Amino acid sequence: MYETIKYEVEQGICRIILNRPDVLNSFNAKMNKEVTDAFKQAGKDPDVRVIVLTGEGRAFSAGEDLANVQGDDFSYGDTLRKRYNPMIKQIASTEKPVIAAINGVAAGAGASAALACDFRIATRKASIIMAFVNIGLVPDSGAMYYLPRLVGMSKAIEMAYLGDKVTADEAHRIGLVNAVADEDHFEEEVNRLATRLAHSATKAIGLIKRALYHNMEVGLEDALEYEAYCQEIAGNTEDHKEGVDAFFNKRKPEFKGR
Ligand code: T3D
Repeated sequence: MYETIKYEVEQGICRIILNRPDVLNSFNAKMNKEVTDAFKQAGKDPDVRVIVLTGEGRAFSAGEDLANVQGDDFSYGDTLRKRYNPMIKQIASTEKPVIAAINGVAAGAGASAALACDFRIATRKASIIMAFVNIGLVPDSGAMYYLPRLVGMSKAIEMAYLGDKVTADEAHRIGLVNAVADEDHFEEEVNRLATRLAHSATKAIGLIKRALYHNMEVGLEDALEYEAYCQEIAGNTEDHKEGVDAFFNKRKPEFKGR
């Protein structure tokens, strides 16, 4: 059904695999659209409890397919507004946990897509490159929103101005990725986190995601009220009832994601 990505759902885990390995999974318009659609579909599917975004072959994604940016009628602003911004907004607004499994280089808007995910797990050979400046562009697709929030302004400036490769180990040290695994254990590490999240209280996690981003932008008064609003919703889920029952019966909760 998709041409530029693979979409697989198994045991609560949805895998969205960028699949243009010959050009390091760089984005064309079709891939932006398909990734956006795939996140929308996964967000609505009650069988999906966690989403893993990864790449086929040796790269996560090298950002925009640079073969497309040549020609006088190419508009960078329009490309972002029509293709990338909806994709990033869809990833960010999908109320399910999202893991970027960074299997290789993530450059330009490929790195931005990883930043918009909730967790980042990198294989040791992976790297993250704010490659934009190397071709005379500014970081886009949310990179200038997420990057300073994740690593602080000082490191964000260094990465954005210099466009240097940040190794997986360095990315882990500065808090840009949550974990690094050797290639042999990478899939296992990603599956371990995905499986754990797939058995967790999905509605609560969706609400936590929404509230964390909302509360980053508002004052204490609004933040407290938004927590109360979200807690009212979480408190009425089956998973909350199950969690309390499991607590008093000294057993492990069996969350259903509703
Ligand atoms: O409107 C807008 O603003 C547009 C949106 C822009 C957002 C952006 O993403 S701008 C940034 C675009 N990305 C880049 O500038 C990164 C370009 N790529 C690289 O710097 C390097 O390829 C990497 C550091 C990612 C990896 O280097 P390496 O040495 O491992 O691989 P390579 O040999 O450079 O690339 C392998 C092949 O992939 C090669 O093709 P070939 O020679 O084997 O036929 C290369 O041309 C191709 N490739 C890599 N990146 C892209 C690409 N083809 C098209 N677009 C790419 N971005």
